[in-house]
Amino acid sequence: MTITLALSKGRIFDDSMPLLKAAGIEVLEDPEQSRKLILGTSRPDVRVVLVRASDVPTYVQYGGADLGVAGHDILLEHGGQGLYQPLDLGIARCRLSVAVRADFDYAAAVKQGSRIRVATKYTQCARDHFADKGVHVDLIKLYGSMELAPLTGLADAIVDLVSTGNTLKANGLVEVEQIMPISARLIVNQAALKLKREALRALIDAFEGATAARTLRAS
Ligand code: PRT
Ligand code: MG
Repeated sequence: MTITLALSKGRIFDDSMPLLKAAGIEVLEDPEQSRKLILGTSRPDVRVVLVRASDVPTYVQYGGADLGVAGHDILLEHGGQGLYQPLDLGIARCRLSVAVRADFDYAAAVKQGSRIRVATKYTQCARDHFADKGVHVDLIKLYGSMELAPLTGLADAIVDLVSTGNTLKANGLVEVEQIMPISARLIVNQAALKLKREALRALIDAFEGATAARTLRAS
């Protein structure tokens, strides 16, 4: 019985490697060197598939992968249907924030009850956030380079992920509100959890142990 783990290239892949190692699994190829989308591991029964970060929940939901690692931001936008989410892995940390041009008075706009134009890839999270605050917004869906929207007059504000804050700074934007902290979660296909119960349980437990050990070391 093969177990398929869906990961995205970049920070999710990189941050997942120590957890996999702690679970006794080594990925045999470097995704930055190889063009392969299916990577073997030191465990003959475990393979890794590489997909876009936003496609990880879809692969796991429909059984294209048994489990995967996805940012909480991606899961909130996806909706999480059909996914078992046993574990916050605490990796790929960042926050979802509101940012504006340094010369835009966000507090005043909110206070006056103005309609604010907000560009974002995270329309679901943004809609919920501004509805909770009672702020009227027009949402503009973008797929990337959100920082450009306030600079070109496309929008007054953006909702985007921030980690160091360097990208905002480099583009003359300031973070005016933190919506929520974000980290990556382990997600599991619910049918697979029944059919491959023992193997998946063992993996989930190993990830849990590795996550707990890392938290201890950090404290
Ligand atoms: O990049 P691609 O379009 O292929 O897909 P993706 O952006 O969905 O994937 P990826 O690999 O960039 O991000 C995967 C996951 O990592 C996200 O879903 C988040 O949960 C998490 N993560 C953690 C981040 C960041 N930190 C992060 N800083 N995702 C994106 N960023 C971007 C942010 O959007 C902004 O453009 O980095 C920029 C800001 O970084 P700082 O350090 O300058 O603040
Ligand atoms: Mg990215």
